[in-house]
Amino acid sequence: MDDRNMESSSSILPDDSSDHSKSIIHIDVDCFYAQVEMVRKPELQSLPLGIQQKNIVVTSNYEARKYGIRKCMLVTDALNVCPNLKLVNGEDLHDYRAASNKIFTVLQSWKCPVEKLGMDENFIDVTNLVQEKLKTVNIATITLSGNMYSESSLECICGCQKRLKIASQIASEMRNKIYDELGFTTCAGIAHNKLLAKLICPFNKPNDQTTIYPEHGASFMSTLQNVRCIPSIGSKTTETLISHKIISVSDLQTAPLDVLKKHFSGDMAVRLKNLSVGEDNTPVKQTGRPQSIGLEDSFKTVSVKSEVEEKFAALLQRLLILVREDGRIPVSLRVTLRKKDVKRLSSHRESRQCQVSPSIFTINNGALTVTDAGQQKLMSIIMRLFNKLINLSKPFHLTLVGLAFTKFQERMTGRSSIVNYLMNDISVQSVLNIQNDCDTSASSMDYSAASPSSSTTTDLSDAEVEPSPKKPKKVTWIAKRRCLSKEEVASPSKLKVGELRLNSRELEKVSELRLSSRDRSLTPRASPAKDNLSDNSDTMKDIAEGDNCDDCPSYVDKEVFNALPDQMQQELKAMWKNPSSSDMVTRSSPRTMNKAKPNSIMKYFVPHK
Ligand code: TTP
Ligand code: MG
Repeated sequence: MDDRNMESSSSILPDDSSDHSKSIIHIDVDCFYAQVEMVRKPELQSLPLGIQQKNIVVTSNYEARKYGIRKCMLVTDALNVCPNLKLVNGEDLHDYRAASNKIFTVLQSWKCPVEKLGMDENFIDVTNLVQEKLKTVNIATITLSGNMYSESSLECICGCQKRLKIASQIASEMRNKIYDELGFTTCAGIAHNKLLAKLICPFNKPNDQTTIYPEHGASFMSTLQNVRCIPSIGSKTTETLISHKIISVSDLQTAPLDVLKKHFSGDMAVRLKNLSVGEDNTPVKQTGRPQSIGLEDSFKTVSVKSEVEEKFAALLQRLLILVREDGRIPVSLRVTLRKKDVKRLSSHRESRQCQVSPSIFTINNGALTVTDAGQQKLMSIIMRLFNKLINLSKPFHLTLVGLAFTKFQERMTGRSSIVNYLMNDISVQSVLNIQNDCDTSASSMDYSAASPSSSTTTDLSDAEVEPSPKKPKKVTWIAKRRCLSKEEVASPSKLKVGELRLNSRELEKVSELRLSSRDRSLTPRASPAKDNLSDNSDTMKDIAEGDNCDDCPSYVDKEVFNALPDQMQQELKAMWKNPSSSDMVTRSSPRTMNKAKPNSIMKYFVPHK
């Protein structure tokens, strides 16, 4: 064992090399899938319950565990030990994912970094919160919440024990909140690092928590019978260690560093030694949104194309639900197959991916949707990728198909981003749809004339996806409902898009009017817009009445500008004043305006050419 750490167990001074300053909580949901089912159907609570995927019981409730049901038991074995076992199919992970996200959201309310690990585990770094609380509590009265791994007779001089006691109270609050709001019982581990917090977490399960002080780290680690119990030691490292007769964590503690350095890099050898005595300085990394959203289905063998297509269609349906919940617009799709080589009795995975047009996706009232036609498009993309992966002139045998959206369009979420004002509930694809709606519902306006090419749908969605739902800033757009029928006006998104385009279009007419009044010899455009010129006196008057837009460039629709919230008006004025302050301006300065992407937001302030 590392001498330094042996000493620390009898010393009140923290070891030089071990930093006790952090306070980390690890929370693991009890029998997660089973609890999701029991929360949904409380009548299951009193029964022994197993969650079945294929022929395996992946987990069970604690009632079933009394009978000897273990995770990943074969269904047949489970029914042998517990004939009354109630089995629920757990192959559709949708509700488990949703529950997992809800738990994550609850934990984020403490405003500390939260790192999600799998579906039912989270690390929370409460170091700063503990420091804050230390300023306000009476240190003499700080008590531990839950269990202590081992009592300490000596107080560590760095104060870690007090900090961890406060962390234990925070852990208890977190667990209570998860239970009160979502109905899930959980376990928690509290320690000065992630390694010990995770490993001590199940020490008093279910529905309880355990704190371990740094001084007990090494002795606790020495109780682990297998080096594989250490989370960051994978199968290859385990194999190498075992081949050198290092099997238990205690073996690793006593293995000389020089010996380890012969088989691992210097850094790795030191890390293994540190881990073996409970030292770990990996930070809690705030979990962001997943880089890809995917689903896979495995089966015995499928060798017929139509069956593959059915499997993909079913996967796509489920995947679209996940993507809808995520809210981002996918722009890349990956197809994965696991091919079985019958002769070699082996299998391997192959994937292909390609871009998908964001115009397949629509955001209506904030929700991402895909029309039937869009789903057909996705299916044809999927089958095209499949055809590239499989030579259909030869027999094939698949044991898995997978689908994943792998890239997404980023949202513009800057606090004062202009997009946030404009894009509440805005529809990405429906810029075109709305024009079509307007075409049929309003005879007085010709939206097709102002309609951008279909590629502009992509341009709009590139930069201007719906805003963060946390900031429901609504712009009350000028309600000239010439274009919109009553039903359409009832839809805020349509109103906004419609009105934006209306103003843009009106400006076009205004400029036409100006042009024609200046030079009547010019041939007027032979377009339906001509029919609308009678409306333009109003439009011109509205524009002349603008009052906040004295500094605006001449191409700006003052009416639109004046309808914007103050903050956005200021933002735009600042941009116009100092073009280099925003890259948006590079797309929108008058000189480049006509070259700007057709759906650039600035477009709404200038006439179409
Ligand atoms: P675990 O946290 O390992 O198990 P658990 O939450 O069911 O039980 P415990 O009270 O011991 O924490 O895994 C979380 C979920 O992951 C579990 O409910 C089911 C699923 N799971 C699998 O799908 N496959 C597996 O091999 C394991 C172990 C779990
Ligand atoms: Mg669990």
